[in-house]
Amino acid sequence: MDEENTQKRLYKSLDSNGYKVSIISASHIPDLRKDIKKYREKKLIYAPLYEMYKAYFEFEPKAEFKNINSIIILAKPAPQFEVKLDWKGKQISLLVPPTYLFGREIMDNTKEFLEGLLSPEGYNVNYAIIPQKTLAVRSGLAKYGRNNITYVPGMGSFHRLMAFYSDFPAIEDNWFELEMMEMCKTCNACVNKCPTGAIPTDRFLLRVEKCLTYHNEQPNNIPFPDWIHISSHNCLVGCLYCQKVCPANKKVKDWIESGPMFNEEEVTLLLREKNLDNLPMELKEKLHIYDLAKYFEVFPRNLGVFLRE
Ligand code: B12
Ligand code: SF4
Ligand code: SF4
Repeated sequence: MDEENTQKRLYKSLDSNGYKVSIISASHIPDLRKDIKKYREKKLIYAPLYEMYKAYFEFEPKAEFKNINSIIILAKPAPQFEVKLDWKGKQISLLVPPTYLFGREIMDNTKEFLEGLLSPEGYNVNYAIIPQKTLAVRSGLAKYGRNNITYVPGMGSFHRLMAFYSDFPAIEDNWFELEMMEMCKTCNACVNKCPTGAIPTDRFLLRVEKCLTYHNEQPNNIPFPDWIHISSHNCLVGCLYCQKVCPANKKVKDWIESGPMFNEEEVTLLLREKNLDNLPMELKEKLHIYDLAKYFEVFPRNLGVFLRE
């Protein structure tokens, strides 16, 4: 009964603070692992991607407390950010898609928020490194879009997913089939809009090796493959085509927050400088304030495609 009341309070507080939440029993952890393993064995997960994200795919539940009883999965609305650049007498505007910026801050605040609600009742929470989309859909929080991105009612795909282990018990057994949105059954807009043909029609899983995001998140010393046409690039990092065209994002697709503005001198430095510590203090601070410092390394290659003569 106490647990039921705690859960009710938790759901209510999270809801009034803009979150959507679902709690699944830790007994489903092996099922979650199986979801990924199955596709790995069928060789449907791009092998270099698997190596890169092994920690997520072969996750080992770890927490500072004794018993992991549940996984709390949350979604919080997340906007796009606009970055402005002065270049050769023109102002160039580039978008950064939802979830790239301020992720750590949002996660830390969320953990603190959950602790504020659960610690007085004697429960703990810890970050979970886990495949979040599968978890969100299995928990009933989200559904997949054909574009392989998750959709949460009221938020579309413009949300940040976050997962936490807890010793708080799962009261209901939230475990659903992997489901695609109803809307996708009569829609193909993302397939047609994807500039690189990454969203397949002969299978569900994304062709990661074709996704622009996979390539523009690679370290700067890895050039773009020749087959990616220069006109395909549309963001400073990531790609927005399959989300912007999606009818399920109608209400959120124009949600853009202001990001930093860089003058020509700063842009020149961002294109040339390889060491963040060599940047002037003011520019370095600007990158930190907007949480862009972590993408500093991909700037020369990614910016280069937009700033060609
Ligand atoms: C690796 C990774 C990538 C890789 C690979 C993406 C991919 N599709 O696998 C790359 C670098 C390409 C990438 C790109 C992006 N990513 Co990413 N990525 C991740 C990461 C680290 C793991 C994702 C993962 O588990 N992939 C493995 C595959 C196998 O999982 P899956 O796609 O869920 O596959 C399941 C389904 O296909 C299902 N399935 C199989 N058959 C069928 C059939 C049907 C009918 C159905 C319904 C389901 C189904 O089974 C599979 C296994 O469970 C997560 C972070 C995390 N902790 O989870 C972020 C994450 C998924 N990415 C995120 C984001 C925002 C993006 C981008 C939108 C970034 C951008 N461009 O703006 C793009 C989207 C590209 C796309 N169209 O999918 C967000 C997700 C937000 C959301 N709403 O979905 C996450 C959660 C990070 C975060 N916390 O913000 N990403
Ligand atoms: S664009 Fe259409 S098919 Fe693609 S995810 Fe959105 S609704 Fe589904
Ligand atoms: S993120 Fe871009 S490249 Fe990747 S699937 Fe979506 S539209 Fe295609």
